[in-house]
Amino acid sequence: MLCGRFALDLSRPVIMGILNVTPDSFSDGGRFAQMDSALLHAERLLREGAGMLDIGGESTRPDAETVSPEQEMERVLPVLERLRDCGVPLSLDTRRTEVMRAALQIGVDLINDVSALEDDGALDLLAATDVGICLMHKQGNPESMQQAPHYHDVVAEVGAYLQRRVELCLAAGIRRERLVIDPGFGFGKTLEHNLQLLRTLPALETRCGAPLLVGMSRKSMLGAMTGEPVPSERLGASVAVAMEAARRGARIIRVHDVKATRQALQVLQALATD
Ligand code: 9MG
Repeated sequence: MLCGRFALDLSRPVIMGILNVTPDSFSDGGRFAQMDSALLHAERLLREGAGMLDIGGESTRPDAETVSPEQEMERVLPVLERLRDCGVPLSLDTRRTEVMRAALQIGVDLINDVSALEDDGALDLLAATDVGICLMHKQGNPESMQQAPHYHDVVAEVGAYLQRRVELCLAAGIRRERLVIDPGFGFGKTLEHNLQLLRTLPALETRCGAPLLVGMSRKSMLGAMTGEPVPSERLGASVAVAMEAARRGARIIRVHDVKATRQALQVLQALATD
């Protein structure tokens, strides 16, 4: 995959380490304390085997407060700048064109957009660059998306949406090698929708002609399956779904717990017969 300064080898799954720069993720001791905590956490993710980092300044959890673009930039841009030479591709998790534009000036390798470039100007902005792009499906908006998710056929609808977004990118002159797609687990989906999507991952990759990125780490779908209410206590469940996704062809796996995911992937790879 072509991804800014990097050509990523996706023949084996790459672990994308999550680096949330939101006040609830780290200490609330002010901007510098937040920056120090973010850098320390990034070092840990890299030490543990992250092949890329996903930096985000706006929580997209169902109940999260919205932040202004200015606040979002204030959180992520300094972190992006400090991590620029960390040796792995830097992904920015944002759905705002304005934030993407500012990040491109500093240097970013991939835009991870849970809105699949639906914000005005996002497609044209990225078409003029060489960064990788993650196109994710969601139904509704983070504030309300889990209230009543509804589909006639979730697999067909998510597939059709992502296929359309890929085609739009190609029509705008973006090379296919720059794209990854993501069914958006937990973004306007019930547990049953998520499970159907997980079971049919290989067909999604074939339909859209782009590699798959998945993110299920600590999500409430795992709480629903295990009865564990505390997200950080869902390690076993997070690793299990990550391995299932890898077995079904996911090429980039977005996780909080890099070390446990890496160990499990190593075992999966050692067991592979072909
Ligand atoms: C930002 N973010 C939160 N969950 C995500 C997921 O499942 N996929 C992607 N691409 N981004 C996510």
